[in-house]
Amino acid sequence: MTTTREPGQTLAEFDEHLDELHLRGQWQYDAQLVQLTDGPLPAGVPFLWQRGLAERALEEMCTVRANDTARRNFTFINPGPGVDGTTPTLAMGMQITLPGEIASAHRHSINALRFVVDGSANLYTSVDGERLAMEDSDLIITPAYTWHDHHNESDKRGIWIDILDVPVMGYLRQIFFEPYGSSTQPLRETRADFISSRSSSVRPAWERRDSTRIPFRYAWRDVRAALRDFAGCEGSPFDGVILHYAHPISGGSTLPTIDCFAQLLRPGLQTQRHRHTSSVVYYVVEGEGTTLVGDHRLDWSAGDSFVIPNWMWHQHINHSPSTEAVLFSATDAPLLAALGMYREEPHDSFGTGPYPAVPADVVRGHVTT
Ligand code: GTQ
Ligand code: FE2
Repeated sequence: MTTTREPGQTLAEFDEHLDELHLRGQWQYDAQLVQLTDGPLPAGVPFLWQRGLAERALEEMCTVRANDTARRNFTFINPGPGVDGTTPTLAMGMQITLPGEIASAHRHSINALRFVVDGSANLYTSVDGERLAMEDSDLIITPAYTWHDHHNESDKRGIWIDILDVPVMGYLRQIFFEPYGSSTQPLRETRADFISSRSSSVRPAWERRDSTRIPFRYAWRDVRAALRDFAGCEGSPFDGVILHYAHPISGGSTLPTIDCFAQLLRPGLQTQRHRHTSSVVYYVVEGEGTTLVGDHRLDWSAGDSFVIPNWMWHQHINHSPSTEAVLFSATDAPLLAALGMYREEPHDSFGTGPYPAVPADVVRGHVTT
């Protein structure tokens, strides 16, 4: 029997022997496991891509002739070893479309979203037959299997951030991809047919609820107004006034694998340090500040993009005495939560604060918090 360990054989020789049989003993990685008593090692490093660098790369990319299906897009690649994306789960990048250009219709099992950097009413993405305008800082979701094509019918360049779960789908070998066959998908004609009409609080009662393939635009006008409404709140000790882009039908995560947030850091705010098993990618919408991640210091201002790897302690600082800072972010937390893996230290901060009390209850002293 060739698998029997021979007398006098060293452990290294035995390991080699097992290797020849395409086997590996647990003792070979036990030492690695023992190093992980403080939780997972972060994948990749904290990193920031400055606005100027991204703008130059976008400019240079315009000389590349994109083919029929390809987009003029680059991905922010984490400089840390072994990360094939911005984080092990998320690919964040930027895309540019020239006036008159169309990025052809296709669909895929990958979930994706667009956060608009330089938009216009005449820049739009068609999603499952609905035309969604891409104005500055709007968020457009293209959930798995929705048909989507991007159109620039404006007279200036259209630029947006793409965030996709492609590294997860690739790792799990779950990528399906289907070109539509021509550049532009047909559009729906009547309001009654719009899937986005099902996202209203008044909906057709005769239909089953289906929340998997909804085309949706979160207009920045509304998001910024909401940030203004909540600006006086304490918010989260770790994130300030942070608003969730709730799924328009289910109220749950923005996409099955990705949650999006808009957060306002009031002037002078320094958040408390925390860490979580999710990794986060950020785009700076307004203002400037600093995010401390482990021993790294990321100094950011509007137009910069940065990444916080999983399980690294971090805090945000808005040094300005007078100017608000606003960050857009996306995390893989829903993916981890679905598997029971999401963890936060020193304590949970999402969905845990008290709900506003009813004034009459306060007057009557009925309020217990
Ligand atoms: O715009 O549909 O960066 O399908 C990668 C894959 C963008 C897109 C990417 C895509 C798209
Ligand atoms: Fe796509």
